[in-house]
Amino acid sequence: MANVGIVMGSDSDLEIMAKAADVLEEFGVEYEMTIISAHREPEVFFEYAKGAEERGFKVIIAGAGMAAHLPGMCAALFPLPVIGIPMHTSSLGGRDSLYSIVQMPPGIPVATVAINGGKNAGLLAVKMLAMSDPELLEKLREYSAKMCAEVQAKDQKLKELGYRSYKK
Ligand code: RP5
Repeated sequence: MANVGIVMGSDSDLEIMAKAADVLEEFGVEYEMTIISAHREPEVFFEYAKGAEERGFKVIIAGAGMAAHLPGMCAALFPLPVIGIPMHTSSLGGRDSLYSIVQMPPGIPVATVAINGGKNAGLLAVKMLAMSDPELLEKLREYSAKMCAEVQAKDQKLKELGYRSYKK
């Protein structure tokens, strides 16, 4: 059974939502990925959000762009945490999506990540699940240690080569 529901407003959002899915796969977390437009098919959306708890989701990652109401409406109907990903947009650079998702009224929180922040959304979902899963918590510790080692290796290389010869 999937622990995480990943939902997006359009296939335009897929590239960013895939980054969240990649993280969940790396940590061995089951997810279900869905395209639903809250505006273009409101009844389908309502069924999805109302049934999400019954399907076993512990957290929903919802991404949308422009007047991005999908994450907020998920949070209105689903009792567990919702993580919102604002999509970059060509007209307003994603500020439209960001403000739509982050400026929720008191009582209905959405944990909003950065514009196009698919990877952090995935990690945040893993951290939420790790609160009651010691194995997942251990994997998170290993993930952090690996990141730390990678930065230290870069610093070592910089020291050895100097900034003029350093290539990423
Ligand atoms: C939103 O409108 C979607 O989340 C997408 O980011 C944006 C544009 O959708 P399309 O017109 O590309 O389907 O609903």
